[in-house]
Amino acid sequence: MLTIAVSKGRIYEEALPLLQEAGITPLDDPEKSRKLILRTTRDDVQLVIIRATDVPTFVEYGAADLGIAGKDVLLEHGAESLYEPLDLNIACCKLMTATHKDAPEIVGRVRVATKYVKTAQRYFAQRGIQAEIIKLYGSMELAPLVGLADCIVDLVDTGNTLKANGLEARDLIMNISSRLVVNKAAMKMKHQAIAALLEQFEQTLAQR
Ligand code: PRT
Ligand code: MG
Repeated sequence: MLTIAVSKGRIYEEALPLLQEAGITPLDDPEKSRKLILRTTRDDVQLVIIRATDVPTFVEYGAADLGIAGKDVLLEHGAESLYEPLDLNIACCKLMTATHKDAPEIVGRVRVATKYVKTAQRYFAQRGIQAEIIKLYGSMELAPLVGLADCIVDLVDTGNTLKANGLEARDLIMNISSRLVVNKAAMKMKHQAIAALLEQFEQTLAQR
């Protein structure tokens, strides 16, 4: 049995066509069902439906053999413990800094609100900027509006969320897409099945 960890929402929606090309169609819709383990049209493949940030953990510990996770999540988790063989090029967006649209250029120490603490720390350190990172779990856009932070580090897709809150994207930290990750032991123990799946995904991606 191969277990694949996926999160609900945009990653699931964009991963579904890829999975289907590999003959993997879940027997339940995770948006409608409360089941956390989904059997599929392939007897040897099941999906576990978990929070996006939990995907690397499940794969690292071998609770799932494979997983699909955003590069943003993998960077925060620290991906040394996983193989990351494939960029699936789905759920694409940009990790950016953003400030109030009228904010003056920041000089000296900057206060940054984000859920991407490690990535933000690394980014500002590399640029020689002193940053105080404030960890938030959501609604980062609010932080500059209420004086909690000078800027935020968050994902931007259309830019509508920033705009609706009077914020403006500033610097691109990284282009983000979702990656296929594989448990290291499973890559050895279930090599044939995983290699076949990787090849199938690669073929589908190459045709896009
Ligand atoms: O939502 P939940 O708390 O359950 O978990 P999650 O936010 O970790 O999961 P989910 O499904 O929202 O995101 C999963 C992954 O999708 C992320 O880890 C990214 O790799 C990827 N992704 C792609 C995005 C976006 N695009 C995106 N736009 N994740 C989040 N957003 C959010 C962003 O944080 C901001 O709030 O959408 C808003 C910005 O969108 P625009 O279009 O207004 O710019
Ligand atoms: Mg979300």
